[in-house]
Amino acid sequence: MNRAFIIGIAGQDGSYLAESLLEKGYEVSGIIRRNSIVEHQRNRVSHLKDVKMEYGDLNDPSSLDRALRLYRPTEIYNLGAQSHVRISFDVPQFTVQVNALGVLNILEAYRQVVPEARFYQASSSEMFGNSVDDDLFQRATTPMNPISPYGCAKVFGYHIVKLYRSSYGLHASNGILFNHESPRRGSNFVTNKVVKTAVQIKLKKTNILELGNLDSQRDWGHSWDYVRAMHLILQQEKPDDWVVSTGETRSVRQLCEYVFRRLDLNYEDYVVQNPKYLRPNELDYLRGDSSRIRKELGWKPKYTFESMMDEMIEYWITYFENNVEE
Ligand code: G4F
Repeated sequence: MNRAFIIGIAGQDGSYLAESLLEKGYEVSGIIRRNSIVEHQRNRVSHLKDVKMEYGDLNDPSSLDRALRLYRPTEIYNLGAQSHVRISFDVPQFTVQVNALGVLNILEAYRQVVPEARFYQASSSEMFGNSVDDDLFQRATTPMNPISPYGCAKVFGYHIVKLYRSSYGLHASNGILFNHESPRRGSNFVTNKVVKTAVQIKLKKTNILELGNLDSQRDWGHSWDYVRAMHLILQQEKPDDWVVSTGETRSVRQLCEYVFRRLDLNYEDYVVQNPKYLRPNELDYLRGDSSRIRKELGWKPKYTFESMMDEMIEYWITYFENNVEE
């Protein structure tokens, strides 16, 4: 019996991964963090009745140890993080404790309790900072020059996974994932913020969208496609590090243009810049070269940028039709 243990199971990726592994016949368990608003803890996974969840935290090694002894997973996915790059400038120590030392905590528990299991670490394109190869792509060999507390912590996580792999012979792999979105994305990330507010504008609930930098460029894929890559990575005989991306890049401005146009609106009539949303340091451009995972593992995204944004638009239209008070 395959048993998956997902740290960050209540997040966007964790919830899609849990769904996908249940469909494949896995037993799925995970940890959730305590939150003062109880509904916020499980709303992405409340429909998954077969998932077993314990309270736990990447910063509480005993909770990790206990959960691994209880569920004895064959695959461990570490998707837990303080995942917001701008907020990492506000809470840098917390971000480093979770995103860097938290990886070490789970690796230690894994090594002690279930060293025969396979381990996936959610590494990030934010690790590259503003490094880019001459052909304007980032890949696993591109130098990592992180420019946020989030990125610095993720670089530590990436390297400690490689170190534990080479030192202890663990089956531990990194997925270097570029931005990935969905209707389940938090609405303080730019894609879902733009879509949610544009739909509110269309429904005359508001008439302004305040953003930070409109010129930064991202390689945006769909979380549903990317969790399939995570699973594929752990099915390989040898552990390794893989880039997962669409290979396309668009600016925040182009994102706004597309979403507002789909709603028969002109983004220039509503979008304003608010310095509050600018970052102390900005990563200008991301475009990932995922040719290796496509060629060697046969991974291919199902969603296009357009079909992903259309799904998010549909989600918010339906949401506001059913939640009239917002
Ligand atoms: O949606 P974002 O906040 O994502 P960001 O910073 O690229 O980070 C995401 O992708 C990383 C992978 O590269 C992950 F590791 C990380 O966990 C997260 O999932 O911002 C995207 C871009 C940035 O350039 C930001 O400056 O949008 C720009 N932006 C402009 N106005 C804004 C806003 N971002 C946010 N969140 N809110 C704004 O109002």
